[in-house]
Formats: sequence, structure tokens, C-alpha cells
Amino acid sequence: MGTVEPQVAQSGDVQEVTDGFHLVIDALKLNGIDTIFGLPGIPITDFTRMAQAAGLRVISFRHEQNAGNAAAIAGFMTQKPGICLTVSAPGFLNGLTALANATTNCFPMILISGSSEREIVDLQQGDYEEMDQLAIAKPLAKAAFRVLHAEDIGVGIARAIRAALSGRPGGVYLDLPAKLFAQTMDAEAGKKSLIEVVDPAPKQIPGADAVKRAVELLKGAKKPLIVLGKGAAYAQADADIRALVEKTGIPYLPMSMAKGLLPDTHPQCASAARSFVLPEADVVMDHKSWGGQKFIQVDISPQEADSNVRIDAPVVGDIGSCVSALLAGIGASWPKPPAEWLSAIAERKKNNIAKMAETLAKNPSPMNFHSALAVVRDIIKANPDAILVNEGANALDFTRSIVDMHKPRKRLDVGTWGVMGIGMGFAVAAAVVSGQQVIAIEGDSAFGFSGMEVETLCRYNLPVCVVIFNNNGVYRGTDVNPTGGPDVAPTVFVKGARYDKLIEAFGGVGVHATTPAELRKAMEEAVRSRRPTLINAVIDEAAGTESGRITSLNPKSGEKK
Ligand code: TZD
Repeated sequence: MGTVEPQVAQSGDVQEVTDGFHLVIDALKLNGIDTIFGLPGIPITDFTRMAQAAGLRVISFRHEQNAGNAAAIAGFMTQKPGICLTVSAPGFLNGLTALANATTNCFPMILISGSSEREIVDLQQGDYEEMDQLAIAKPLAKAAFRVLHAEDIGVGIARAIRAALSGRPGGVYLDLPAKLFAQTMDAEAGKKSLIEVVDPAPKQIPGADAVKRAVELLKGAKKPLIVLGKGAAYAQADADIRALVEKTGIPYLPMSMAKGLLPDTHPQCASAARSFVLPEADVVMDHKSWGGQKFIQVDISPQEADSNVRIDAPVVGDIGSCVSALLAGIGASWPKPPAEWLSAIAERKKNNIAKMAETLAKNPSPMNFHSALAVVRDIIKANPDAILVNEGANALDFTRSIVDMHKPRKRLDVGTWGVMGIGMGFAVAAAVVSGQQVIAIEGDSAFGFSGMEVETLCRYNLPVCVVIFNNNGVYRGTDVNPTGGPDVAPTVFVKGARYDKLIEAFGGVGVHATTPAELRKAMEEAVRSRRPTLINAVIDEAAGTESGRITSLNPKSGEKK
């Protein structure tokens, strides 16, 4: 229990007192929180010092959005809420993008922000960094709470933890006004006011009838398909999920962050025949419609069924409980799916893999995405415990399809929103939480959103190897200004930029790589040395497409020419 200077009570007895600072720290520690990601300033500077002194790891960032992204992905990796700590108003706003992204992706995170005094904020009298933060956070968070009294800190932290972890996990906002931190109370009473949350993510067992309905539907399928999402990865029910896939013999398709839940090289993995299986399948466990298909959806939230297609067999519960119930339901003698279906998939897979192998074997100059990613694929294969962080458009789509993942929760990327800017926050958290080598494959535009955090990588000496696929711009570097004026086109950056020099400014290793051989050597050295490394991998500026795989989402002009 943290205490402050003893105070002499009226009776003359020495009374141990504690304060808001220490109660928050103690409440977090009591609940197994060991790391805070944040950025200091009024009113939380002293809090960061005291937290460090109390044995919490405090990782300071250069911008709150990156601290927030770090907290969110730490939550995804550990099933404990990731904590992000920000100052009031502008710091809080900088953290909000990450909070909203966490909520959308079901990452458990708590954004704790200092705030100005309620009395002044509510009368809009002009306090330092005055803002009604709770009201602003509410629509972007799964839940939002404010604590006004030191004796309520225990309840506030407990409610935030439960909201972040239970059911569909998400982002939670906790508002702590400046005055709260200095409030004192009797240390013993303070200690008693804290809550160690029991069973914060309770199991939710699916109904027997729901399981039976799903098993019946699956039994009748001629072309079944299992789709695994990142919720399945989060659940850490890896052995049961693998058993369900293997016992049923049903082909499966991992969504981006579920890659590696079973190894991508698994014979039932249908990734290499993705565009064939999605519209062809007749019964799909978990995902979207192409007409005439039947769906089983496993989800912890009963509201999610029918959210975009009719769900014929919703199975509501936590993934672990649902999968083990389905496993029990299918029993020991489940017939494999029809051979026609399996061989049609195998045929497509074989052809696509052969085509890809041909493309990957080429060695064009300058490098393109494929020749560079053939190297990344080999490095990940040789280091299956390394964590791959990935963002960009082409840099994202090509990496996802080319680089096989071999273990669960090793691929962290832009998630549901396709948000740029997660890169360095995710990389820092992945290294801090796991101690494993991190490899971040970044588009040059994507990197720019969080690039200043290379200083953070160096400051904490993290084993992170950042590879920037530098093709001189957003998507590509070939656009021209149609007016012929001096400004370059909106998608174009400084040509031939040397991102490797950035990390050298902070004592990290910078490498300029123009061939696959140079890239391989630099990545191998980064993994061997575990030093913070940034490789500027020069990619043909004409390679890739507008918006990667989602070109069709760009609105077209209706203007008649
Ligand atoms: N801003 C935010 C926060 N997220 C976004 N997704 C975008 C803007 C729009 N956007 C994309 O969807 S991908 C991308 C942007 C700006 C960058 C693509 O360029 P890149 O990758 O250099 O990162 P490639 O490999 O050159 O395509």
C-alpha cells in the first residue's frame, strides 16, 4: 500500500494517510496491471513518477495516439486491459483515436486522463485545458466513468476493468480530475476501499439448443467453411479451435489478425483459395454472405447476429466455451466434408501457390513488393515467435497474403478500420509485453503517422526492426500535378527519402537497402543483434495499386467529360 507523509491527528496520534495518486496506483497493481503507456504533463506528471517508483513500468511516448495504440494492443495480447495515461484536453483528444479504434476492434483498453476541475468546466469559466472530457469520450468508448472522491477510486478502477474485459471487450474512458490526485484519506480505509476484480471476463456458456442447431446445419453442408476472426485469436482458445478444425476436416480461412491461429501452412488453410471459397461455400461458420449461403455465427454478443446477413444458427457465448461445446456436439465420428469440395479447393490452392512462387522468384530492379516480401517471409519462417506489425495499403495487402504466420497472435495490423498510425505504438507494446523480436512492415505513408516513436524504440532499446517499403508516396509515387505547377501531386512525397537516417539520430541502426540481398542481410542482423533498426527498403515507385486491394471503394467523379 502506498502512503504519503504521516499526518498528526488532533488526538496527537500519528495517522497514516494515503492520497489519490497512490490509491490509483495501488488499485491498478492490485488488479495485476504492471505497465502504463502514456505521456506526462499537468496534472499527471507526478503520477507517472510515483507509478514508476511503485514498480509499475511506465513507457513514455512522443504522442498520445501512439501510447493509446500501444495500450490497446497490449490488451489484445494479454487479455488484461492496456492502460493509456494522458493529460487533459489536447492529450486526451490525442488519445481518443486509439480509444475509438480499440472499441471498434474489441481490444480491452482503459484511457485514464487527467482533467480540469468540474466546478470550472461545468460553468465554462476557462480553466487550464478546460474540456468536458467525459461527455466527449462517451460515444467513442464502450463505457466512461469519472471519479470525484478518493474513496471511490477502487470502484472506479474496478468498473473500468470489468467494462473493458467482459463480454465484447472494448475501450473504456476513466476521467480523473486534477483535484482527486491530491485528496487524502486514512491509509487503512483507503486500502479497504480498493477492489480486486473477481472473474472480470466471465465465461458465457452457449445454450444446448443453439449448439445443436449449429451442429445440424454443419452436418448437412456440402461445402462448409470456417472463418476465423481476431476475436478467435484474442480468446486464447487455440487448442480447441485447432481440434474443431481438424476433427471436422472443414477448410478454414483466417482473417488478417487470426493468421497463425493454426499455421498458415496447415493443409486445411484456404487462404490461397480465398476468392474461390468465400462465394462458393454453402455453410459458413462466422462471416458474410454471397447469396444462398447459410451461416453459423459464434459471438459473445447476442446483438451481433443478423448485423449484415441472416444468421441461421447463432451460437452466443465466449469463443472458448462455444468451441468446446461444438466439439462435444460433433462427437467422435464426424464425416469429412465431400471430397469434391476439398479437391476443388486444393486445386485452386496449388495453382495460386505456384503462380505466387513464380512471382516471388523474380528479382526485378528496383525491388517490388513481391521480391522484398519473399525475404520477409523467410525471416518470419526462421523466427516464428517474432511479432509482425503491418500497416500501409499495398504494403499491408501483399504482406498479409505473402507472409505466412506460424503461431497465434503474432500478426498485429490495421484491424477493422484499416487505420494508419498503429505501427510504432503496436511495435513498442509488442516488444514490451512479449520481449520477443518485433518486425514492423510499413508503407512509407503509414510509417509517417507514428514515425517519431523511433526515438521511443531507441530510448527503451527495444528489439524492433522497422522495414519501410519506400515507394515515394501514398500508394505509389508516380502521380503528377495535372496543372504542371510547382506543387507535387497530393499522393507524392520527397523522392528518394532516407528514412534510415531518422533512427540514426537517436543511436539506432539505419540501413538503406535496394536489393532483396541487402534487405535480407539487414533483417538477419537486426534479429541477431536485437538492436532498434530501421531499414529503408527502396521499392519501385510504380509498383502497387491505388488503395491496395480496396481500389473499388474510391468514389469516382460523376462529372461528364
Ligand atoms: N488516414 C488514416 C488515419 N487512415 C487511413 N487509412 C488513411 C488516412 C488513408 N490511407 C489508407 O487507407 S492507406 C494509406 C492512407 C493514407 C497509405 C498508403 O500508402 P503507404 O502504403 O505508403 O503506407 P503503400 O504500400 O505505398 O500502398
